[in-house]
Amino acid sequence: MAGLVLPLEGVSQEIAINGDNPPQEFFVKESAFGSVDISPPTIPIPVIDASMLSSEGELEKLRSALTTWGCFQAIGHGIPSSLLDKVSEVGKEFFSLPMEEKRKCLLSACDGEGFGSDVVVSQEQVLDWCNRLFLMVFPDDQRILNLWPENPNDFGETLIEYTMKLRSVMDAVFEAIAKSLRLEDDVFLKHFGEKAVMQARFNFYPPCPRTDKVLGLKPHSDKSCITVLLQDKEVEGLQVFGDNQWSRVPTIPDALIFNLGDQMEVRFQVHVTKGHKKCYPEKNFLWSELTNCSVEKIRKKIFLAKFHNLNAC
Ligand SMILES: O=C(O)CCC(=O)C(=O)O
Repeated sequence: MAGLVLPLEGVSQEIAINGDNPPQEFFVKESAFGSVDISPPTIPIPVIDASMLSSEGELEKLRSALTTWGCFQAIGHGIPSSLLDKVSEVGKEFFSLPMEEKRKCLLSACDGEGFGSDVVVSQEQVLDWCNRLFLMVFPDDQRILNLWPENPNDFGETLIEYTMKLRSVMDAVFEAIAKSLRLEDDVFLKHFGEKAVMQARFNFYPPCPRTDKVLGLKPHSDKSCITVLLQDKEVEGLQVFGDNQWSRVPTIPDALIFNLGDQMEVRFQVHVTKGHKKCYPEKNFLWSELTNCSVEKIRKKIFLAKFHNLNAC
């Protein structure tokens, strides 16, 4: 099955609607992922007020969050609650459409964009109990618009408005990260430039009759520089792995969760050590602190309720 995408009829959404038990391909093997059944403790991952990032105190909190957890919840980011609700709403509306309508956005196996589910790369793979809609948003000339839902009809404009606002928040956060590490303010922004890639992923976790055996998303680290998660307000499920254990991330309504992804570990370490070593001789210690702290693993526990998230990276 390597490289194939399972037919949609064979994956979570249809199975859930029929109320059937998931096939074995969805069952988590305990040894690989830790127990699915046990509810781990909640961790208070740091909360950063993005409206205070000019203050030394908040920058210090940011630095500490990044060099310990590799993630934080951002409040005070200035994106209106009504827009965040709208983003959730258009996502929910899309996933509740009949399959025939969703098929119009069907994932293309070669570029991985569009509506679909887990991409199968190995016979042994444990499948995610999750359907997703994955779209390139920036650079805008790389959008594959025939994969963007036309229904609901305000889907596109809502997503663009949200991602443009999010981009400004991310720019401010990147600048603050640089400041907090005593690097040049634009060290990240310069690197991303005008053509920075921003992709959006809506994840929909259908109700599941075997939540004791199945994960919404199996443990993974993100390939991005930074992933920003907008969580469902009502249902928790996100877990992060650190200090040898899984912990639940509590939902704070309207907060955005920022996770450092793999590229922070690889790309910027190379960038700094090869490209700018002379500029930051005394900063390497901070860099290695930061780059060892990208979020190690994240997974999604599912509950019987329906929910979805929007991620942008
Ligand atoms: O849906 C979530 O909350 C987690 C999403 C995630 O980790 C991912 O899409 O990579």
